Amino acid sequence: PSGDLTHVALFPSAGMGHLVPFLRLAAALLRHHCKLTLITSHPAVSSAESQLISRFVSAFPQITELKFHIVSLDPLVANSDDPFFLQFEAIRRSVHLLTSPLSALSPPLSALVCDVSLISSALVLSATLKIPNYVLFTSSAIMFSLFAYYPFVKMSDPSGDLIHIPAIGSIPKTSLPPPLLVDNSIFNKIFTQDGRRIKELNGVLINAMDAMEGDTVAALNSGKVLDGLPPVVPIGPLLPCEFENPEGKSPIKWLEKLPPRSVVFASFGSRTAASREQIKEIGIGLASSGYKFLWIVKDKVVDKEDKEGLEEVVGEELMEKLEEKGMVLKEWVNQEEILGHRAVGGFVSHCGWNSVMEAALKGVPVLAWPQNGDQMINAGLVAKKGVGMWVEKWGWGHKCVVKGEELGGRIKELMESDVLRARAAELKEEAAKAVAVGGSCDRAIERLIGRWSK
Ligand code: BUP
Repeated sequence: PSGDLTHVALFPSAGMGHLVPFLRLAAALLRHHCKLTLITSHPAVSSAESQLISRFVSAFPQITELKFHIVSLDPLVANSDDPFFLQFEAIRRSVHLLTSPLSALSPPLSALVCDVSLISSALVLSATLKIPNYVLFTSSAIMFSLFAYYPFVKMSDPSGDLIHIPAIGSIPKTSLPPPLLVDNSIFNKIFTQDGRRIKELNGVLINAMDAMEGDTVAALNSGKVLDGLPPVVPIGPLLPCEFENPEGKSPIKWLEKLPPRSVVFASFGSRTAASREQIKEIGIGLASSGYKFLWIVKDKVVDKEDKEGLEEVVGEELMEKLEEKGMVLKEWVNQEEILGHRAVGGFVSHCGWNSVMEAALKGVPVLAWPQNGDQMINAGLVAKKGVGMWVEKWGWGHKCVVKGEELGGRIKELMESDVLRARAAELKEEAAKAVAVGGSCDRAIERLIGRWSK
């Protein structure tokens, strides 16, 4: 088999939105018989991360887990109070500790695939180890084009509210990730400093597929966006795997009893906690939508700090009303399994990139409600591709409160739109072709392994 002689180290950074695609890539490489080392950083920020890694390692005992103890960081030094960004920075600053354990691996490594937040330190590491360095970019291809082009944008340019990216198009400045606009923030540093070093990479892997972003990937590879970019390899949609199934309460039994497309699923990712005021409005919105719902409440940024029960967070009275019409949970669920359930007809999503690709894979139309980060850029793509709607006037979810009544009305619109449903079904078909045996995903992974094994 193709990958027998190839040994790849995968090096994710913090947060489920980064870890999940790395583990899905790992599973794909294992299907092609690659030998893998997974670098895991300790202590992890969230329990969700530690639990997922331990399920992954038990499911694939043939992989080597290289546990790496990072040096902790003073929030003042990092100019951030976001625990995930702090972890990004702490991992970046600890990378040198990996030189010796990685060089001791046998067989020796053929390549390193790291998170985008680790570019500058990982380039030093891969140069010492004399191996190619790839990045798995954990957002969309359009977001990558912004990442590549941003160091060359003059933000003070008074010419307008748009950033023009050659061969790609324009991105409104209001859609830029908010942490990017904070001077000296970790996020800003990664964009402005590491962004300039993309050209030194050997390749960039993106969870992208032709039907969604073929034009963007082609533009990036044509040299028209920026001269000298490394090859951008679309490997998506990355397939969710069995090991992702968490223990505990599963909503699937409840969904089983419900008719096709009768339930709206609302979840806002693992990074942004909603305010108590917004949580109430979401509850009111779901209850007034006229549809059954499955809602995952996110009350704390870091799950380890999430100690209060739903009654406390949502309010007893509202909770009673909600339980008559839907299911409300506060724990980690298997999102892709839910999206793939026939009872689910719509997805109110923050548009984290993994969620967008999962909705595409399962053919579920999206009501985009970006909360932070790259999510407005992803929401713009969802709307442009006709697989969802984005109410731009809602702004950033972490800043403005949307009233329940307004939300309920939009959910109704989402669930009743034949146009969105038909377009989402088309995209699902395209995604199915890409992930079929011998489809574009398989071929992309084969080619990568071929390159690495030389
Ligand atoms: Br919440 C939640 N179960 O309960 P995104 C998320 N997920 O399986 P994010 C679950 O985590 P960033 C849950 O399916 C997706 O694969 C979900 O990644 C899964 O958003 C992943 O969608 C979340 O990219 O991360 O978490 O906000 O902003 O870093 O992309």
